[in-house]
Amino acid sequence: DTGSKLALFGVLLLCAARDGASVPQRGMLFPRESASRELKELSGLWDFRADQSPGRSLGFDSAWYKSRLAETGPVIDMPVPASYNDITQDPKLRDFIGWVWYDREVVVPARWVADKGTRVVLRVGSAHYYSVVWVNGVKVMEHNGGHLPFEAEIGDIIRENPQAPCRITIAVNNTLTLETLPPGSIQHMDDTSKYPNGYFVQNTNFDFFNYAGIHRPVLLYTTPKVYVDDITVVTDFSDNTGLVSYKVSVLGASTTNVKVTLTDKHGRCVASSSGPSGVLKVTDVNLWWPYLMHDNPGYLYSMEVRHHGTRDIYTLPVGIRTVRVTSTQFLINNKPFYFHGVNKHEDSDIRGKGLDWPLIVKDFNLLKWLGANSFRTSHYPYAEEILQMCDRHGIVVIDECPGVGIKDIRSFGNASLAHHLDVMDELVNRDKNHPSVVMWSVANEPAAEMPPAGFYFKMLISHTKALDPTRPVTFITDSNYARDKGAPYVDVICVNSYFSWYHDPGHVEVIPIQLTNQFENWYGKYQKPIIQSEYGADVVPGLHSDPPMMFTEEYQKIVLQSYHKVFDQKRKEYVVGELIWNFADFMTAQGVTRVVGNKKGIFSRQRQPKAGAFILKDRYWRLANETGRLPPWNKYPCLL
Ligand code: GCB
Repeated sequence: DTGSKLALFGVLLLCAARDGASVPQRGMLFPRESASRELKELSGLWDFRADQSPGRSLGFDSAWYKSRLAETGPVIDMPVPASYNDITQDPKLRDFIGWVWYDREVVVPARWVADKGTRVVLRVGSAHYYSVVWVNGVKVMEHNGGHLPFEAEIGDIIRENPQAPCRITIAVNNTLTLETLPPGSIQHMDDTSKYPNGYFVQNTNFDFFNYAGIHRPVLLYTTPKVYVDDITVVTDFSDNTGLVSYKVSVLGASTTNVKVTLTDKHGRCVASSSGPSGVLKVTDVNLWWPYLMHDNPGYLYSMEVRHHGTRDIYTLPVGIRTVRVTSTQFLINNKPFYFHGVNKHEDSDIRGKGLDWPLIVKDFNLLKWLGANSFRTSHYPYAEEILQMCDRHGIVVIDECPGVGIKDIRSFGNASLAHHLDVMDELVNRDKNHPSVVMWSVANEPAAEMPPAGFYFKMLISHTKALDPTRPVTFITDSNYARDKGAPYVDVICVNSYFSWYHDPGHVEVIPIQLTNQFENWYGKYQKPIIQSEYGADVVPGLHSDPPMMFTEEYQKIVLQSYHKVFDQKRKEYVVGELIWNFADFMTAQGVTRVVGNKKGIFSRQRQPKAGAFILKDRYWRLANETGRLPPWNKYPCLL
């Protein structure tokens, strides 16, 4: 009915109006404990309620944030971090669209409250997609967009009533509009002979389940009043000397009385400096190398930044390396780097997109088993905890923003572009210091042939390069090379193709000619290095046929092998990488082409290998042997 339709639009407008009111982001250093900083994790069970009212606005109308959620209606247990969709047996919650509410009480250590010189910061690692946060009923922040952190200082609020427990309420709305990232649209079904009253669905143009909720840890941390707010490092080297240019911003006072010390793995000081910016020189430098490119990959120094006045200390891991692109090569530390890796998703049974340490560690073990040296964060920024693992293990990352499914011409307008630029600001700000991140990807398979795409990508890519002149920028294309309006601006061409799957299904014999032409056309037009950023085939694990048929293990094998033959020719010229679609099976929306999700994984969703995994493992270790250095076996007993 019109009433609920209007109400839902009301909620969406509420989102739009709130956008302008978002708290400006400053530095977003990953929260770390130090002698001057304490940390309190708020992971665990929160109270939860989905606002099932027709317009989804009851929670705001009845001010649920003013008291405990349990006092205004029924609540259920909800784990944080996790997606809420697969936690219960209720299909309405699985496919819910609109506002859900979380709350919990926290005991704040008395000395945090007593000491007015302490900043108390509330941080949400990420929530999908629009969040409003209250502390003791007072709104402290809003954030537009999933996948990235947001935070607010709450010391003044908790000090107003030091005896009371601190109540944190978070309302999260998963609605996607033409101007969100990723974009989507709400469709109302008015034909009452077919649909119940007030029926609507969320349409999207991407191929993964639209999981929602609080996906990454929520925590409280402290800093002194004058504190290190942000650090930016850019690294280089010349002969044996590493160069770390740094910039520190201190907030809370005009003074920038800082001391910077760089120590090696053994805790030995290798360089130091004073002042808010400078260059540290490291003699006999240990460069940061990718996994399988060096005996000692992922070497990290520790950069301690200390503010004299308040003794604030923040320690940042620093990897010293360079990235450069020529017309045929991708260079790390001036040596040609070939991406033999995967595309991933943050996705697993039950927790959906919620951060899960056992899963993360298992996935890194699988990457190493496979001999993969890289992955792309398809199709959105992953948890910073994952990038830290990449830094430590030498796994190279193409860091992608949530610009996936930009297919509607209305999503190329000014409001969309402004939001997309903001998201790039947040992403680069969060991830700029990770040595593992070697390239930014601003979008996946946008409708790059549409007229506004040229201006849109020119702006987006030049903005990203201005934010970070040290890394190449790409966007992932699937369209015809001749019509692509974004490609002139990228540094590396990344192409997705599914020959013998979406085109000529069942005909693997077309792969050599079509893939060869794909590469020659793109290179002929742009003379830039090319990465095959996706290719693959669905397999229902355990299905077999010979001759191979689609959806069997044999078919995935032969598709991979046919692609590999062409890669082997073209990597002698200008192809600089291959990333399989996908590392593991993952959940999608329901549809006639998806059998309980996308099955293009070389591992099942439960991380068990399919036949394709062994093909890739043999290949990746062979490539590693040719292009890099195998690790000494005794260092990796799990690989024996
Ligand atoms: C693509 C998309 C990816 C899909 C994949 C597929 O081109 O980038 O999100 O999941 O194809 O399997 O269709």
